[in-house]
Amino acid sequence: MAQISFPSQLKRLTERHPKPANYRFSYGTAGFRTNGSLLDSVLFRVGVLAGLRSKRLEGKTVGIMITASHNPEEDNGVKIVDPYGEMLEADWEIYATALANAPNTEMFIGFLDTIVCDQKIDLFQASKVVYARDTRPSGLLLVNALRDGLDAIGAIGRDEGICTTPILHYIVRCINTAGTRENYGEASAEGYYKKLSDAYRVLVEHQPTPPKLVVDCANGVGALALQQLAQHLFPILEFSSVNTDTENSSLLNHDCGADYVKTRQIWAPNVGNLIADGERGCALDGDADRLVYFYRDRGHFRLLDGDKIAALASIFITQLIEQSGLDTEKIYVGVVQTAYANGSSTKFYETRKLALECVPTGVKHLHHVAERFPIGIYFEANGHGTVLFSQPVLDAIYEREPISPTQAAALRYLKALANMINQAVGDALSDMLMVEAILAHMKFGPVEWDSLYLELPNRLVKIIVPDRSIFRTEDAERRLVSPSELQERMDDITFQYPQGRAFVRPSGTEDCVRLYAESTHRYQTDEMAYRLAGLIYDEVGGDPATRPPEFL
Ligand code: NG1
Ligand code: ZN
Repeated sequence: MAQISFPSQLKRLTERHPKPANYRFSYGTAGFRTNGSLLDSVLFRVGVLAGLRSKRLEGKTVGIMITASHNPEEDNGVKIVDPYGEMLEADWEIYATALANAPNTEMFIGFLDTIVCDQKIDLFQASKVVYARDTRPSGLLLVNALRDGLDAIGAIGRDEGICTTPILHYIVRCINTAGTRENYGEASAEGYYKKLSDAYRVLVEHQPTPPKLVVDCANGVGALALQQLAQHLFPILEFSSVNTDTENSSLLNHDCGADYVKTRQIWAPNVGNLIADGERGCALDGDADRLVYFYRDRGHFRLLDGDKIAALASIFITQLIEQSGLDTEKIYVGVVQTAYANGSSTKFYETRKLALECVPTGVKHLHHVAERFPIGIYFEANGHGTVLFSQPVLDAIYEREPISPTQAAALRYLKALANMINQAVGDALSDMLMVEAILAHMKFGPVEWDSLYLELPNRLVKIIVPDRSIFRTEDAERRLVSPSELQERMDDITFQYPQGRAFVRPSGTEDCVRLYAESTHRYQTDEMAYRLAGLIYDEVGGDPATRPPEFL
């Protein structure tokens, strides 16, 4: 029974949002994510928890984003954003999972009681939560459940309506840094467009206008944001946007967007015809926090993924630091990757002797390690990433007196980059402007960019298994510790292929395990992936009905 006296409306409102029986929710790599129709109670409870989080943080504003990113239209999801725009602290993820799974009102209030005691939360402290959603139709009802959650705990809500995930993160950071030294920006979508476009204008001040950029918006919220951003950028950067239908929700992420091109490595059906030989285009995902580029090379589709974006950023920023006259011992770039980074990209940094770390999948892992570098670049191969400038680096950039026009220009560009690149989270639109600015400066077309290194052919395979929780990993998910001996058997296969590398890990967002394989040749990589997937099916007894025909 509750010891704490919660607001009287808490019990009544909790009753309105019962948990579906026999369903277990889990706060995974990207918050809660599942079919949108199952999420009503989760949104209510997340609202209550976000209110508590804000109270715990002395009334700082906490964010909530309702989205299922690149997943199909019928899915939805929710995640809590901490005050500087970063992902929710890990201990609170455990609270979120416990609250979401409380079977009834009494147990839910009992768990809340425990959290309030554990965290010594003053329930009389004011609390504020800013929230937004993507274009999914289920978002509207979920927002209502969320509002009930905020009311139940007495938190003040601010509705940002439909916006991209990175804009919500940006707004959270702006609200909480207003009046402080950082003062991140004006806390509105308009403030975001202005900040990005002003910085872009500085970066391309002496550069010719590039050809129109084709942008595949995944029929998601990125289409609406790009339309606004384009008005601020006209005429220095123009777009040919495609897959911009946000009215017909069944089209969201359907045969288009960043995830489609990254996983299939082919043109999205209505994009290829817009791109002539040697021309570039890019794709956002459904909530515009992932970005990949592509181009046509003598008729063929070529992908420029998150790894290639990180490589491009690393050489440009390193060059600017050298030109600026800053102390390169103290101010340097470090790169953070996951096991999904292509082996050739890892070699690219090793040969350039750049600081490099590999961490488990999930932006929160990448972000935290990137924060330890003076300038931390992190990208997942799927296109989620950003570049973080630490406070000492920003101080040095602003304090340094240039002694030549080259130094002055380099410092100006570093300042503009730090303003333009979203410091809270990976952001497709901000990353897109970064890429465009760098290509312009380096006089690179997509071919020159692509030739920074030659990617190893790779294959990502989704494997449905009866129980993914038996898969446990170590060494930043690169090796399995359970099921026992499966790793050794996988190694026996992998070692037979030149530069062969493979790993399998349980997904944090879907009920499956993911196998990644790479080696020197395309046909060998495919063969290796099929053999490894077959081994995994044999080992854990995947349902034959879900087993792709090539693995039977
Ligand atoms: P899972 O489902 O845990 O593999 C996927 C992506 C992650 C990350 C999250 C969150 C791959 C292989 N995995 O995670 O990188 O972006 O979704 O959206 O791309
Ligand atoms: Zn996304």
